[in-house]
This record gives sequence, structure tokens and C-alpha cells, in this order.
Amino acid sequence: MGAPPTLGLGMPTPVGSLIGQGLAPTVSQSGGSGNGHLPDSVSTLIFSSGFESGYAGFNDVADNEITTAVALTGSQSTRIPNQSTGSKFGVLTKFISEVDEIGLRGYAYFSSAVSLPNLPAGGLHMWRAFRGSDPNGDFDGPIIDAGLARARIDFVALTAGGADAIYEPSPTYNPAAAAFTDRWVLWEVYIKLNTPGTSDGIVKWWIDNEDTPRVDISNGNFRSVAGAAFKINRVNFQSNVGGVAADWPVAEWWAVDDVEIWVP
Ligand SMILES: [Ca+2]
Repeated sequence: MGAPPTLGLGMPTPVGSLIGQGLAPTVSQSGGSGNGHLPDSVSTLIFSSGFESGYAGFNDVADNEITTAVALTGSQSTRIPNQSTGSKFGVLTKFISEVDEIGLRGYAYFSSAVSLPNLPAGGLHMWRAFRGSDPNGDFDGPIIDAGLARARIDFVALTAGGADAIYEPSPTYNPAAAAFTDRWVLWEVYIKLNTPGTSDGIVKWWIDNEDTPRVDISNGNFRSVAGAAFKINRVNFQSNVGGVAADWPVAEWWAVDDVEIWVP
């Protein structure tokens, strides 16, 4: 096998993303001290992975693949195939100590060959930050409405109480659109759970190192059960593609590289 193709052409320098390679996170992007656009309240880096040593440090890995087909840094990333056959359900979980707020950074790669079909009861579930399933924060790809084949953030409160909510990026972000395919796209996500019973939860989602977050809300209500302390205790950097067995081309996949978890 020859040298793996890395996708450096035409991309911005992946600043702040080299810690998975054993390098110190000394390069800073705007708006933070090494944590990019994430606020200073989540300035402690507790986990990073560039996948050069496989899935070291992850607590749960299923059906994902280490690949040299694409890589942002180093020679490897991880990719998830679709699960339309029912035999695939990608999970890449990192358990963490409970927190009320969290920052996630990492790079996503979608090939222009990915169709991201809208599925009647599924879609592409990309990143998840949650405690078990309550509350459950998804970063979803295609959604139910065929006219809305774009990414969104979907919070499901479940037994944590609160209110389910969907946050659509503005402007629209469709990871399968030509502007975002065949290259690595930086995602930065900040979540601060609300004071139970008060709608003061924060969600921000930056794409492509843009200064303005495409999702920027400060009135989230993800938990309301009196006395309960539903917190974030895990992150799925890859979840499942498909959600249901449907007409998703078997060969399709998307990739992730250089992921980071930041906490207070
Ligand atoms: Ca890598």
C-alpha cells in the first residue's frame, strides 16, 4: 500500500487539532485559548483522539472502521458505514465524569458520493452528548421532511423533563452539499444544560471556523425534574447512520478525525 492520501489541498490549516498526534495544544483559534470558539468556561481538555493508535481511550466501539482512505492529520481517521443492512450500528463512546456544560471539537468528512437520503424514521445521527438517554442531544443529518435535508440539533428531554427542541442552523448547513463535501469541516459545539426548571440552557454550533455560530440559543429547557441532576456523562462522536433499515447505499460512510472533549 502506498502512502495514504491525506486531504490537505485547499483546506485551512487545522489549527488546534493536533493534540491527537501527541503534540501540545498550543495553537489557538479565535475566541479561546486552544479550545477554538469554545468559551473559556470549558477550558480543560480531558480527551482527544486523532485515531493514529486506533480507538485508544474510547469506552465503547462498535462497527466503526479505522481508515487510511482519508485523514486530516496523521494517516488515519475513523469512519462509519451506513447501517441499512441492519448489521451496522456505529458507536464510538467516551464516558466522562458528569458535567453541566461541555465543549466538543472535531472534524467531519463527507464524500460527495454520500447521498444523505431522507429517511422516514431515521437519518444520520452524528454526535451525541447525553446521560444515558436523558436528556439526549443529537446532531442529526437528514431529517424527516424531504425539503429539509440538512443538519440540525435535536434535544429529547425524556425523563429529564423539559421540552424537546430542534435547532436548525442558520444559515442552513447540509453536510452533503457541495460546499462541504470532499474536505474536512471543523465542528465546534458548546452545550450548557439549563438550570432545572429554568429555560436558560445554551447551545452553540460553529462550522468551518466561522466566527458566528450557526446555532446560538440561550433559552434551552432540557431538564425540569425537580431535584434531579440529569447531566452529561458521555459523548458519542459517531453514532449511527440510518436509524432504520432503509434505502441507504451500503457503500456510503462519513469520517471523523481529531476529536476533542473540553470541560470546566
Ligand atoms: Ca488522524
